[in-house]
Amino acid sequence: MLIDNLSDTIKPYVTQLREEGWCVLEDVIPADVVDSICDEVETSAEDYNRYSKENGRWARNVISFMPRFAEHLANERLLAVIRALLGPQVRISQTEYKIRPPYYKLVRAYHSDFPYDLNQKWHISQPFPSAVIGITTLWMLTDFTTENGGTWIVPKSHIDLRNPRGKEDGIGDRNPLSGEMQATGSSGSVLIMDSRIWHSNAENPSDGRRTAVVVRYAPWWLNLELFGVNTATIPGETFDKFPDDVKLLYEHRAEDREPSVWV
Ligand SMILES: O=C(O)CCC(=O)C(=O)O
Repeated sequence: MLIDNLSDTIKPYVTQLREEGWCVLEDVIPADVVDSICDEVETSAEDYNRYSKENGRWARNVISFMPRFAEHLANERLLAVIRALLGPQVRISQTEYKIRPPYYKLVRAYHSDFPYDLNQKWHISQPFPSAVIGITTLWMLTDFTTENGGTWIVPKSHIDLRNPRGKEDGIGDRNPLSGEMQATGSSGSVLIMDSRIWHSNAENPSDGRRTAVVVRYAPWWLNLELFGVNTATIPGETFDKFPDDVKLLYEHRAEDREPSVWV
């Protein structure tokens, strides 16, 4: 795609992300492969859990278990939107399964994400600076609907200096919040959020799974050595098979590989 076309294509998404704190980018994973990638993710979640039980919770990075999904993480339109907010050099900070089983009950647990999650040790303090320091993406591998657990979000909350987990803010992370809505979209779409936006799991009263992966992107200069599941490494031979533009996003987690992309 020509650069001018690309910037015209992404402009409405970037504007919505800046003004509302979220947007949904459609057709990031093509329709003809999304179901098989959904299968890979669902099956590999079981493999990952088994492996982690046997070898330790931080033994291997989640992304190692879903190489076909990984191929899409440097999607040109998606990265152009993310780079418009974070700057040209970005890395992936966290990757996690977000599979909500049928009849999943948890109703709300509002929070902002790393580095603004006030329940984590490695958060920055309130008042948050007026800067985007993280982008959270939720990859929809099944449709997201209001019936199956489409993520709760509070539009514009990314610029609110209070926080649902702020001890002095009196909001309460379990409560329905004024202005809340559920983000919906068809499988293959990606929900992109300024990581400051207040968001939460939703219940899934349906009889089907709501399958997603959360992938968080960070600017190159942010310390990602958080200790824990997200610093788990990727075996070198798995990393070698990633496309070059995806290697750029994960090189800091590659095992037994000299840094080459960032050096
Ligand atoms: O799975 C969801 O809908 C929300 C996930 C979430 O809140 C998160 O990953 O921070």
